[in-house]
Amino acid sequence: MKKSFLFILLISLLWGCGSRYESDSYIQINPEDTPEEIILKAAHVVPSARQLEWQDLEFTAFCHFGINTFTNREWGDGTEDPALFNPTEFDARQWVSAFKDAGLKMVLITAKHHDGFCLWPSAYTDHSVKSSPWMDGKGDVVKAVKEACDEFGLKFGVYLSPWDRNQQVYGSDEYNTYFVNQLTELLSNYGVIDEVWFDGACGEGPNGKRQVYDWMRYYETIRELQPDATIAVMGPDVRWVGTESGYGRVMEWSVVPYNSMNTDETAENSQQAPTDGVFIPMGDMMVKDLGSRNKIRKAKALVWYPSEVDVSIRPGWFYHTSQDDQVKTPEKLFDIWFSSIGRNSLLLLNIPPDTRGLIHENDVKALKDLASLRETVFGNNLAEGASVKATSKAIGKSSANVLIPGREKFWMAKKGEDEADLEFDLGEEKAFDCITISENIELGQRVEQFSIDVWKDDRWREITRSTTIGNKRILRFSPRTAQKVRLRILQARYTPAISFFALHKRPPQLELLPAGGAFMEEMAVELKSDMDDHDIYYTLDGSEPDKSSLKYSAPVTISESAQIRAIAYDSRGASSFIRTGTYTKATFSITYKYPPSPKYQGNSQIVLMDGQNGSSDFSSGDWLGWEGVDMVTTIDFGEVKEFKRVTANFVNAVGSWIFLPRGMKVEYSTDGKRFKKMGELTNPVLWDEAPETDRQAFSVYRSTKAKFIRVTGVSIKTCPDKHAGEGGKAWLFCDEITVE
Ligand code: FUL
Repeated sequence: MKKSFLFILLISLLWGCGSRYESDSYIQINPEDTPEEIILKAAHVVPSARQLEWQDLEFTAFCHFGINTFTNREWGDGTEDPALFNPTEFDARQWVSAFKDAGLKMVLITAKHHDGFCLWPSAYTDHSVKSSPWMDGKGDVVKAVKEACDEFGLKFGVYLSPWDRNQQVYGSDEYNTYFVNQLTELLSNYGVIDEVWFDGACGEGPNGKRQVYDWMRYYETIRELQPDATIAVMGPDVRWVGTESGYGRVMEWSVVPYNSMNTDETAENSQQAPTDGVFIPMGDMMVKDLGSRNKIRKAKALVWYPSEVDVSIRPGWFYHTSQDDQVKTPEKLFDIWFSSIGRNSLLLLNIPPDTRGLIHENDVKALKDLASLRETVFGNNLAEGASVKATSKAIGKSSANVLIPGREKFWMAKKGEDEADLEFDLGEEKAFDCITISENIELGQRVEQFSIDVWKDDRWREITRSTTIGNKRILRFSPRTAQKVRLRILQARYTPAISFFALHKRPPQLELLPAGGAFMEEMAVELKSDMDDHDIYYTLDGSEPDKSSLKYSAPVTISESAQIRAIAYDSRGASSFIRTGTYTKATFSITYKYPPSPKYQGNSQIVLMDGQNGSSDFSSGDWLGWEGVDMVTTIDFGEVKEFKRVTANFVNAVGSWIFLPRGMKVEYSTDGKRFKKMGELTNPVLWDEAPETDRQAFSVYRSTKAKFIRVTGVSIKTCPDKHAGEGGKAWLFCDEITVE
């Protein structure tokens, strides 16, 4: 009895819910609920006011700044001398104005990272800015950033690491009090705090002990002092997407089973080590599906718990001079945009201030370029002015509302109709390659499957299909030209409510074919854009191409090593990203004991060593095929070379009678006549056990010096017993050979 009372108290404290499930951010599932009732309940879980406000921010800034900035580390150990903290040109206004220009809506500052150093003059420790020479110990980074945020109209939040490698009482109950005291300082002395961000790291402190965090006490403190602040990641309002790569889930449900909010599990699974921006596969938060019908069927309760994608603009979270030229390109950032904000998540982008206390010029430029890209693409809704028809509508929820940004006006199908279509007549044919759709999440997240169709040659043709929409879904596809477009909601948990629909055209997409590599005599490079009416320009001398460069009309033939740099422009003047391909004239030659089959002899003389691995399509021209014989390939380097590894890649596609080799032998020679063995291996995988259409690399290792290498792929020659081609000639396919 007491326990369940406490549970309800906890729920209402965290999610502030009332009693009617129709509009709560938390809904309990009863054991007697049918699957249909559970789905209906899920459709009625809605964001709390603070979650809704948070979600609307879309794009927020993280600033990792602290002692690590000056020690050039990612994780300090707490023994650092505070005197090291000494930014020379600290200017929070420079940060915040750059963020504002880039469209960022909130700044989260690392008030304290794992090293325990505080960016504000805490009364509870000397390990802070007050012991540093910066502003004679009178400075306060938290205050300066908050003031700049107020001035430029951005929201403000704090990251406070519970893990503290400096604090002597860490590992005892007293530490929880210390932590709450620090939280209280931050939440009482700086005006409105919009977010508190906790990570899951829990390591050892200076006395070798770990801390048992009193999360409930921390949450209570926040709710009491800043009731509107969201508590993120290690907290009840916002969920960590599960990766620090910048890429969220394709199917992203904001309504998830309450059981997946286990804080211990988050701590265990999240951010255990300094990240370099790679995907870290960890525990439950990583699974592809957190909230489909399948996942909610056995839930005890459902909660609105939206996802946040955190990623750094640089490889590290903190600033390192050595990473100045590794700032993510606008192209990469734009791709992240599509894969985070465009996948029903909020994007928290880390932009770390440097040792001057400024946002580095390279980061400012990347942010600016990203903003102008977004403006080019999303600033122009090609569906604007379209006439819109729906299969049905609820009273006052007209279909034309979806062209009005924001949630206030929206379209909803007739109550009880879970499948519905919205049809747009653009008035004339238009080219587009990208679509934005938003559900009115104030009513919950309902759409489970939808498709986009275009009207072409007197019928509807589906161009893309996906699952969730949520706050915002942005889909990309190859350009289509059409006058009529249709959104079909194929499955929903309850009557769908769509608040926004837009069509966009991205800048031209340009490709170099091949993208680079080696050739023997000459090579033709095709510059291919995704629309016929694009103008393409290129250079051959490494300089940046523009409209005054060579104009492309036919494949560029090169007979010497060259770098091709190309750019495409569309009729609006929007340009593609510059593509660069490096093509090297080979100094080696390749000969074969048995020539490859005329059907599969590759699209260049050195396809086997052109620096490009064969694609998954064995008939693409990247692969060489031998029928019923071994592959015996000799490479003449023209001079003696030193190497230690030779790798050959083969493909397995037994349905097409292509088998992996029985083994591989590599030999070397200095005169091309007498060969010695470098290494040999056998392939123990029987054909019927090998996975279909799989590429496999075989390598031999040994430090070697030679002018010639001979690689033999031992074919199985005849199709084995029980195979459809039993007794017939077997194929052996190879691409690529690499010598390192
Ligand atoms: C993690 C930390 O360990 C990293 O240093 C970084 O602050 C990241 C955002 O959270 O838990």
